[in-house]
Amino acid sequence: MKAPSRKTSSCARARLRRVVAIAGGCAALCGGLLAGPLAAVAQAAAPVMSTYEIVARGESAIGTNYTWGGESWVPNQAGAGPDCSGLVLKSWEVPQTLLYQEEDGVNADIIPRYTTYHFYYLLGPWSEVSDRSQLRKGDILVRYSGGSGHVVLYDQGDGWNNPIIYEAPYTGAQVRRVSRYLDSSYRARRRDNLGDDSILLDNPTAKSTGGSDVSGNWARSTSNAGYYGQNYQVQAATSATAWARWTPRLPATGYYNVYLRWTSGWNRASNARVHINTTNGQLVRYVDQRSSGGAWVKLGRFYFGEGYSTGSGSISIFATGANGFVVADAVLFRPYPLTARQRQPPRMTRGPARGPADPPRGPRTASGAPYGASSFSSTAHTSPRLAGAQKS
Ligand SMILES: [Ca+2]
Repeated sequence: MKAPSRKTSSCARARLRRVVAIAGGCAALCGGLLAGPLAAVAQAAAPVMSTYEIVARGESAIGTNYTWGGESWVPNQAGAGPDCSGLVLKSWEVPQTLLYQEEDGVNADIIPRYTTYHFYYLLGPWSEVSDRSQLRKGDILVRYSGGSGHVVLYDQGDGWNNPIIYEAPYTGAQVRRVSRYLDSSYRARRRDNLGDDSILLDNPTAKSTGGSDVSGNWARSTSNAGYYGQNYQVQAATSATAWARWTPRLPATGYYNVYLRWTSGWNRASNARVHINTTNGQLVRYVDQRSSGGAWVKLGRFYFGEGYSTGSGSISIFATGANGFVVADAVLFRPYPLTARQRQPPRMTRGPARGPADPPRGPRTASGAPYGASSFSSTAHTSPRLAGAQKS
């Protein structure tokens, strides 16, 4: 696809980095420069992620506006979004602190942020996929030549024949999920430290609103042991709206066993409300987070629709009306194999149990996928949500 000239500059950061460092450049890049000398940045391994979590992150950026230098967005909400490399680095959860130190030694003015240059030349916690026929969900396809490049996030389909990808295409366009041809200049890369193909979404993928949290986010914490991944998020009980929701892109319509995880403690809610949004309506469960921390607690087996739908395939947990802190740590969807006859949708003889209103599902995008309102910032590189975080 022929892109406007601005697109070329958007992903050609390696070429521009010295200029930006001198002239000030965009806010995102300057923010990185001011974050501290790279010499002080420790090299660390990328956290373990599931391929579904990567795709869920990319999914949450759909409809946001391509923003040069952007690397964060409010999930499922129109507004400023990432540029092409920003979409990938955030979906991959590879923040600036993972930039290799030797890069700093070679390029003293390097912008502490991964770009197409880094993705293409394997300068980060990822490796080459030699054959595009071996692409796996969550891989990327990247090109880079003459200081210009582009990178997309692969979801599914024939890697050589119009695969389905996520991309922030160019200035004036929005992040999209699209099937399109990518010429042979695109090379495949795979992030390190991928988990298995479980449909597992960690808390950074949850879209949340915090009722009493002034920043609008559930605070990240590692205070209590037993969490999955790098941390969990926690919200004090409140009478205001406070929920977190996980929405995977499910591979097929059918039954899934659903498991929820949290960290337990005496100050947790014993009545944390959970909504299970299925093709047959919304079911309500309550979980006791004062016990069973650090385990995958089964919520039950539910019938969900294929694809990405907050209405027919999502899990929400509420701090609203709880009697203690509510933790959003991780959720796991495990397909339940059935015979073809058993795969027929269940017929409800009674109306589904319905609790209080679920989070707004929001308008549908042009692609038809529904998105709910949210104020959870999926920022991995800054940590405003930690400000004032309470030990909980
Ligand atoms: Ca977690």
